[in-house]
Amino acid sequence: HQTIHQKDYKVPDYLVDTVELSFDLSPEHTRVVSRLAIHSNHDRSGGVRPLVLDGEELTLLSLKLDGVELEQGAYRVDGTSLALPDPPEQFLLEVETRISPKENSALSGLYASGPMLCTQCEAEGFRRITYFTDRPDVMAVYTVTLRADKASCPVLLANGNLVEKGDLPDGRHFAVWHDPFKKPSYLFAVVAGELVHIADSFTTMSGRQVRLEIYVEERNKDKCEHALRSLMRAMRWDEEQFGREYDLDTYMVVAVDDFNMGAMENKGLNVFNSRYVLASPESATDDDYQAIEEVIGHEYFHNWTGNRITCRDWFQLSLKEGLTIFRDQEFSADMQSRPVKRIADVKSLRSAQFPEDASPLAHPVRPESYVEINNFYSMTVYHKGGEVIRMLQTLLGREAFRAGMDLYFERHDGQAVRVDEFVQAMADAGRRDLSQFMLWYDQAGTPLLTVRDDYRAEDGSYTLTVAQSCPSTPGQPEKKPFHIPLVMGLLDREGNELPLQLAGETEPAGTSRVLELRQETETFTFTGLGERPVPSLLRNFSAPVKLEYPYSDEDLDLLMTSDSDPFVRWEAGQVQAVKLILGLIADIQSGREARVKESFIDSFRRLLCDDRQDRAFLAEALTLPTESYLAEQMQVIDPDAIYQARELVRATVGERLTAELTAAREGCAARAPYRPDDGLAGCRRLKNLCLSYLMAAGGQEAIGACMAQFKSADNMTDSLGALAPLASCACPEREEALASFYERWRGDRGVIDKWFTHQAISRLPDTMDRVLALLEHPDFDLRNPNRVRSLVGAFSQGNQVRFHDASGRGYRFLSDQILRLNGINPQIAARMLTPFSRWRRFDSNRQGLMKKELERILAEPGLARDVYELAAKSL
Ligand code: DPP
Ligand code: ZN
Repeated sequence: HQTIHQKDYKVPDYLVDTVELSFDLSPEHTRVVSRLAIHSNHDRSGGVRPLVLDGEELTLLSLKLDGVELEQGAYRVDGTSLALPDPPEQFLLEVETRISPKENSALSGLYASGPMLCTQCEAEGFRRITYFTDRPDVMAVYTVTLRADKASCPVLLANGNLVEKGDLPDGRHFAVWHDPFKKPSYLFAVVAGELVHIADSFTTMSGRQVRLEIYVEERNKDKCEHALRSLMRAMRWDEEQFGREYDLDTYMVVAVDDFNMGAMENKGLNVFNSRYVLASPESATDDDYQAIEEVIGHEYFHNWTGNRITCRDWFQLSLKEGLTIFRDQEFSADMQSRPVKRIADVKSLRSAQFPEDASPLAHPVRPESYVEINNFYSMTVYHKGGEVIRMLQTLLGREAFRAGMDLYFERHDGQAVRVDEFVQAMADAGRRDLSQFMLWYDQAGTPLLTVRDDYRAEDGSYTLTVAQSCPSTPGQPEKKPFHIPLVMGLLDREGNELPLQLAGETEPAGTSRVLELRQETETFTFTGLGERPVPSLLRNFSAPVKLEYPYSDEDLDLLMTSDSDPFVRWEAGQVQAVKLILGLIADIQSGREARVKESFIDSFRRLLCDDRQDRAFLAEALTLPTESYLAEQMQVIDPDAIYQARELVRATVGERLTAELTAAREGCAARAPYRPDDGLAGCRRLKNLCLSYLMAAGGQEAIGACMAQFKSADNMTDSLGALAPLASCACPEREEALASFYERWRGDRGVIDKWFTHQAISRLPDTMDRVLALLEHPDFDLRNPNRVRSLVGAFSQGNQVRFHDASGRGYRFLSDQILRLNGINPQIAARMLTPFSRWRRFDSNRQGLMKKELERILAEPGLARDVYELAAKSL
């Protein structure tokens, strides 16, 4: 398998101006005729270069150049390309191919899902539809004709505007679509099938009417309203926040059950994993509602950050993804509680991106090389990439950042560009030198900030010394210092925010400041301080770094109750919980008695009874760090001790605070029927968290409360809030609840995914057996990515203690599934490898067992590129 390097980029030898595609659609055999107007893009005086088109899994039927059929011998064709050795300066190429959507289990290119045919072309799926220069810097105007059987395929959709439709002989019909915007092939889309839609219209800021349509299978027609409303909110938000208006007459979203990713931003025709479209109060949780709003927003925002301005090459993926993640995070923050959203984003970064950045798969936000680009749709490119954009906003300030965005759109609309162009626009608008900042794109690894301080009573000065370092990552043994915004404040012992005046300044400026770190070590001296302050550091998580400062318990208490920054308040509690649990882990490992400190229970009680706090925030503050986050804090991960220690804390909280938890739970009880937007999601979260603590303590009363809630719930959030703790409870009620949940929801794929997941993440010791049995369940289907994620993914990535069973059974299970998936869907197979990439972090027994499975995977003949790359790099 060949490695592609960023430094080898060359401009395309040929460009395509227009693409005319015509499809005779059928699941078994689809005939595709492509007419490409091509012109040469290289200096031909030094010799004419061949035209090489990408193509995979295609049957070539005929090939014409300027209307003349080419003889065999006038071109070369193999399993990945079609080449013309000596084409003219400008010409029309007509290629006829045949494909088989039904056979396409990789779900890349044109494939069948339920009653429809649909496409996924990012990153390199278009080459599985027809021969093409399948790279994002070849942008063309597309016209698409679709023909299909009218009865089985009444709806025919493609990008852009519908220009013509009508009937054909033999019960067939056709539609012609034209997309006036030049686009790269990865944004091409076609959907055809038996679908219904709901519609509305949106009036843009300049007064244009846009028709909005959501297409689903008939049975899902009443589950689209939330997606449609979310889309309208996203459109308005992008106008208000970024001055960006939609540019076509229609915007279509199609929900598809079989989908590798979350969703795809194809121009004017988004294709979505149905889990990010479909919602009803009975079947979707509050989290589902939020995720739908966020993903709908994300794909919509791509229309400007991704589609109007796209990537020159796939190394620049974060140009569109990091930026669009940042935009969707901001959108969601504006639609809900900003602090809670920020905390959720930080948690997901720390639990998934930090470990990736510390693993053999660590790569920069702009990778230097890849074997299979699909493997780089990663937490790093997306979410660390989003943090990088956020840091730019912090460094420049909101106003200059917005000016930088405007400048970027103004300069590069219609182009395929690099990250450099984006950062240059920011540098120009903000009049800043961002050359050192670019290291965030090119150096991998999570930086560590070590902060020390010194207070001098003699002159009231306080000095912060900040040292930065970054661990080695593959190919990058040494790192240069990053340009890091460290947002901070200082508190006095009563918790008041102190005015901040740096030595040399004539007066204090504010109580929260951005310190800019550029050197390995920086010092900042504040003046005018009557007592030693408590530093509030990394407010709002101003940079994707780890931070060490020797806080005392009193400092943390003070920050937790008094800091003006909600992230710091939450983080202070997490630091305390991590300290406590790591101590308990050490006790367990050395056979000492493990006991939860009284002071911890006290501060938990205080929080629980604090009426002033927002419920959603409180729920976050009362949630213990996850087992996987705790694992990250250990030299050698001990999954059993982590689980035991964390459970001990949960059970102790449940026992000692039974009355408080019960009262808090009752205080959050619903007083009206559920509405997803009733603003009470935080209440439900807190209520269900309290229930889970009560269940951790055990006892029939808690089980009874769980069953009562399970039976009376009028919404999925409360139903799962009860089912989740029951699934980890060794009691007869568990089977009763799981069975009745299945009976109630069989036939609803999204909900049955949840049913699989909750069994897969059950902490009961028999979970491995349960998962093996579920593999044989009639509803399990290895060809459906959501189902694979709901069982195989949930068990291996969401159940640390059971997956990492010292016997190695979990590992064998996972490699078995990866090898089965390898032949079905390489992208999904590769996604499932993640847990193995962390093998070095465990004890030698587990290391050996995981390594053996990786070696077994690598020894498999016919290993897909996707799987090969991750397995090889992991070893
Ligand atoms: N569909 C994926 C996303 O929106 C890839 N572009 O992030
Ligand atoms: Zn995206």
